[in-house]
Amino acid sequence: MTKTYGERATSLPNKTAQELFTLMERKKSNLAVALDVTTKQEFLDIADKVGPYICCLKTHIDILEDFDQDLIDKLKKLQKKHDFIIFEDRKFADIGNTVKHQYSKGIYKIAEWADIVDAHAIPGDGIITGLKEIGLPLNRGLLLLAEMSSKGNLATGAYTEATIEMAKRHKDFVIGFISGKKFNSCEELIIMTPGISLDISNDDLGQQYKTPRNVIENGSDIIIVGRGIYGKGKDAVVEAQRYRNAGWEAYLKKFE
Ligand code: BMP
Repeated sequence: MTKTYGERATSLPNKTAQELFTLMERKKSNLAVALDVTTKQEFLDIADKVGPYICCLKTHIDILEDFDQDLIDKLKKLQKKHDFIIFEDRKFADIGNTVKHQYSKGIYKIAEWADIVDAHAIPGDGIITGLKEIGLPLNRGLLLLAEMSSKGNLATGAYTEATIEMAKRHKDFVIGFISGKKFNSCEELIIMTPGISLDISNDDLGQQYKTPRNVIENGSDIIIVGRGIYGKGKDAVVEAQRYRNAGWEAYLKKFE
């Protein structure tokens, strides 16, 4: 029988994962916004607008041209105001010792403010062990990229299978996957899916889009939407509401 987000929250070992599922139920939202803009002003402006409708704000902090600590302070204030999880889409991909530093040091100090980060499985278990040393004491969570949305990507077949096995060995810290579908052998893990649009099927740089309905029917838990919400000529509030409703209706359909 399909479990609700709220029911699943109680059975998860990781605190961030519990919090995420609890707030999804509370806010009735399975929408994450991928906030890929390059100035602080735009970033804070859109985050404030979409905040009421999202469960998660996904960042690429290194694309901001005027990044500073004030941005992080303001982001944390918006997180308190609107109640969402912060996911820095850093896609770590190096040996354990290096990712540990990338996660906690440098100018971004990601571990201090990001509830969730993600990593490629390509380096092997050491990448998880390294990130875990920093993240677990802070109750953070990690997603592994089991699949990608872009055309011609190599995260398929045996690579995807090996990534799933790796996640299963670290269930205290790995809370789920970036992928387009649920995997049978680990149904409790969270599936977050990028490459979502209600209007178009691709961009001109290899991105491929599916609808919220498509992916939630395949077992996705959270839809990640970027340009579909704040792209040229869009009203971010209107679009955030539209995607939030589409995502939530697709979720409710599973119980009919
Ligand atoms: P958009 O909806 O504007 O295409 O943005 C998608 C977002 O999801 C981007 O931030 C991108 O980095 C991320 N993403 C993706 O598109 N495909 C993947 O396989 C993994 C991602 O993290």
